[in-house]
Amino acid sequence: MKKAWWKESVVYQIYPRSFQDSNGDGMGDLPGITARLPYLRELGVDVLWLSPFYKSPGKDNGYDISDYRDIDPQFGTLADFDVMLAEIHRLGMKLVIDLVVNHTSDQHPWFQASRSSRDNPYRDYYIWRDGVDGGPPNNWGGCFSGSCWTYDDATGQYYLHTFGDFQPELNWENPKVRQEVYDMMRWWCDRGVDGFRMDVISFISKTPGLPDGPVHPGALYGDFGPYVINGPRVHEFLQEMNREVLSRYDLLTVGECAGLTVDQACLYANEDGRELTMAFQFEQSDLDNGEHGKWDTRKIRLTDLKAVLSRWQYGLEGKAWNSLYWCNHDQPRIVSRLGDDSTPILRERSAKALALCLHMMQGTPYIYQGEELAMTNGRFDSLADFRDVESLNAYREMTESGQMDPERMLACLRYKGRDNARTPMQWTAGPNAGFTDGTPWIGVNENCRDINAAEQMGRPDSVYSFYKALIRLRHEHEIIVYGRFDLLLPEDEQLFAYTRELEGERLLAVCNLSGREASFTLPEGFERGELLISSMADTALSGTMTLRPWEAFAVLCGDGA
Ligand code: TEU
Repeated sequence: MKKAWWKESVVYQIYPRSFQDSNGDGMGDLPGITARLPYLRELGVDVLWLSPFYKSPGKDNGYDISDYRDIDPQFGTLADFDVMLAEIHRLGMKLVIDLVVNHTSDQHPWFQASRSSRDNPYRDYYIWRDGVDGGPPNNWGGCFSGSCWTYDDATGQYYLHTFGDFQPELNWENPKVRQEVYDMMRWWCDRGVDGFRMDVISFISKTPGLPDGPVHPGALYGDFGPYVINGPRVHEFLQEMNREVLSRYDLLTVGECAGLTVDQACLYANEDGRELTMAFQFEQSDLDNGEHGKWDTRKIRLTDLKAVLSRWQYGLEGKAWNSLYWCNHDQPRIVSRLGDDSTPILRERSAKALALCLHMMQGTPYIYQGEELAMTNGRFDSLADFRDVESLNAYREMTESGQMDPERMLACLRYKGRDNARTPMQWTAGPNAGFTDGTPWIGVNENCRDINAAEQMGRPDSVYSFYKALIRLRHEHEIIVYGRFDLLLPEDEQLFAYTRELEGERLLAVCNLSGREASFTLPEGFERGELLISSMADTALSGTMTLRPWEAFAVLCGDGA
């Protein structure tokens, strides 16, 4: 397998709006990030990925961009950006920025021009169609509820949007659109960025004719998936982007690929470097979906999780590169989802077990801000506490259509809503967790009194210290980066155990992902191995072990051991 810096890196995702406010407006900003860089250096991460900070009306917290080449005043200025980037580089880290080019904001000048008349030169930058029988051009429903089509009075046609009606879809069939995007990307590369996280890049190519999608039982609209996800020209477009931009720099590029399969990943993230360096899959995050998609409260079965993650480990071995994640700004907090946040001890232990389980696999690990502190889901007493457009729209659609009663839907939002990830970073036990002197744009979790960076940084057995140790181990042991993965005990509902192997060295990771004791027999050779890390202070290796609730450890054994 080819070596590369982005394979050996650990990435830390920052959601700028919720990381650190520097000017008291209740919203995080770039100078706030710059001020917190020493914290990230201390943690040891190599790469920072920043969610959008571009000029935006902010209806989807920046994933609705109105100017790709400027900073939103809420986050600062281009000069603040340059200072931040220089400081990131000075501290030996790299910066990956979010590339949101499946759609723009409806306030983007291109869309303003496009909607102004049918013969405007920008008309074809977006996807316009005539209605059919007094309704939209097809039956597709959007990710943020409602139809994928919005009628525009000015020109009497509908425009396509797979997300909010304020996020019109760019028309990638138009070569001018593609050149605009590549130009803009080169502009950021020349400014010094080290890579791109590409928002819903698997959606950019639509099947010509835009046929109606299947209507699943209970759904109000047709599914656009078969005609939008991994569409007919997506790989052609990415190879063109690679020739025009990516191959000219040394970048980490990660495609956010809803609807990704292992086979598709081998195209998007192939070792041959023709497209991207890696991709995010959604299979693991969709495991607790139910009859209403993500709006459910069921738990993920461990055997299902192992089946999915190991399929990705085996499927990409030697062919493409995995990204490893539990959390991001769209997912609930992992300790509340897969771990146990009911008491401080269980919360810390389960967070460590989950961290170890992910970080010993093959792929580039992503840590989402606050995950390294075992931050939990937020507390949302009523609908008024939520901010996310996806949650608010879904609540309206699901309750008004009678698909779910309001209490049940609120329970789903509390468990799965994206706002869980977006409550402010918990720096201290003080007012607003040290995030802002003003009024935060979304409620700070009151558990910041117990869960905060200040308390954990100096404590050797904290979750923060544990993440720091995992990152250091990855930097010290090539086997953690490149070793071949093998799953043990696929049918076990408590233990997630696997081995890694590289040039005669073997590594074993065993994680009790349950609140009950579990018995485990060490494979040949590992009793005399070196215990690299454990979620408990006193793990002792022996032939047959009884693992305590959430006990997890990794052992290394060398050639012939
Ligand atoms: O997300 C795309 C996506 O497919 C999902 O994760 C999604 O947002 C869905 O709501 C999950 O329930 C990306 C961004 O990460 C997300 O924040 C944006 O809202 C979205 O694209 C639109 O740009």
